[in-house]
Amino acid sequence: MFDLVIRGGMLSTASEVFAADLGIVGGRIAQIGSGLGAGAREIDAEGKYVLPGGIDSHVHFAQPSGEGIDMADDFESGTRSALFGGNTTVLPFCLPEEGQSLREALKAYHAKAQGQCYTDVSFHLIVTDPSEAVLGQDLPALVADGYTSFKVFMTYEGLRLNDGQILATLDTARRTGALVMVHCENEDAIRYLIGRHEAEGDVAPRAHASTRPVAVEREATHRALSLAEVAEVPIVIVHVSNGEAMEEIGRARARGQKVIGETCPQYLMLTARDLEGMDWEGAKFVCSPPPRDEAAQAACWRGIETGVFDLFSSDHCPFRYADERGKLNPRGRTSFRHIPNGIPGVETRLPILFSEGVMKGRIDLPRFVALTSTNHARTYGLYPQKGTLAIGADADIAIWDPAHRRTIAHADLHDGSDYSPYEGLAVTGWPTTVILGGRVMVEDGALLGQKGAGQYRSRSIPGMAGPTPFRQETTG
Ligand code: DUC
Ligand code: ZN
Ligand code: ZN
Repeated sequence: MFDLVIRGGMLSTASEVFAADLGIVGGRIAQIGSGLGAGAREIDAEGKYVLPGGIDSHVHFAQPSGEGIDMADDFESGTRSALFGGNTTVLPFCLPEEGQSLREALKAYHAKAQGQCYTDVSFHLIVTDPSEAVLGQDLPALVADGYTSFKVFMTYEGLRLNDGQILATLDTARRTGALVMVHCENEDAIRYLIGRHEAEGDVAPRAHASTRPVAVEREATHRALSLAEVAEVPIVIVHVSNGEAMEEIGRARARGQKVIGETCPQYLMLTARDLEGMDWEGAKFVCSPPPRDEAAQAACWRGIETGVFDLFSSDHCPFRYADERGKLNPRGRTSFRHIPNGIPGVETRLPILFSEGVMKGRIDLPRFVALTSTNHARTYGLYPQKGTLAIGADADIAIWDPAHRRTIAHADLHDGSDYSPYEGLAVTGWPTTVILGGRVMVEDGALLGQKGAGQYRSRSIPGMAGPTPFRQETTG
């Protein structure tokens, strides 16, 4: 007797699509096959797709965002929104506040997440202070405790690391097996351009895009990849926005480097023209790197189709628009430079890729599953417990209705922001039922699950940071 049987659906993993029933016992997948025995509960999935729950490995919740600014989502609203968008696991970043150690920051994040989550969560560590003690002691101990990925920034005063600091952090990754994610934009070049634009009185939101052009991202991408080559480690290039940065990834791979590429919905669906809205409306689309042009969108689609990108993440980083503590804060009204960086998207990530990618024939269902779930689990040390439909894996499942049509409207979403950058976009296909560890959390669009059902998950050493070509050469 199963606790739950999902009957008659079309299942997909990252490698194949097949008709089967799926039986769940004790929160895990117990059997996959035809004509399974009875379950205490049964779900009829005839005409539906049964997919591994989405894993969004790039989100920001409850992150300190500077004087006078509040992030729009805490762990409750952020994971609720993620859940309704077909996700069962999210990986937010842990950002230490000024003077706080990573261990103290993690304690604060765990306290914020404890009992609040609708999905499982795990944390990436943002490294802002790569001192000898942090690199030699704190980070190795944290990796051993299951915090196995770091993010470093090449931009933002107070966050950016110089090349020596990045190399030192990469070296800690080499020694511990952790994986480093890099935000690639050249801070000095951005500062130069900001100075030029402000001197000319060009302070509206659209200047955010002009002061962070492709060259700024391409150069930093090339440098990050070169530093990873020197340190002999794999690397994740996050939120890639254009074809020139993609070419850098291609060249590094051709040299034999292990590079994981990530892109996000904003680089497929938005352009810099969205930042031109009247009366500061463009602030709704301020994120970094900025959305670019149609050619860059087409390049990113090609990267989705051909494998330049392994990961499709939301980079959900939400601020309210009509709010003095959000996009329209008083300083932000004086210059684009003070508009908080980031846009919401954790709930719309999967429906956008399903509709624009799968339904429009750009990618098949296994590629969708790989880009949105399996590769995230593999990259960040959650596989095979998560990210696939296999016996013994967590029963984290999204049941998709491919016939469901809707027009994206923020009023129907569940995050703490007050707008969606994709308002008015018509999509086909939606995750109507979402199951976390065998528990039905969302059914036919209604919330059944309890806050607190989502748990913290510690992670193993990321698979891709294991035996890479580099390691094989250097060790043996
Ligand atoms: N980088 C991110 O990864 N998210 C939001 C803002 C940023 O610069
Ligand atoms: Zn970033
Ligand atoms: Zn981000």
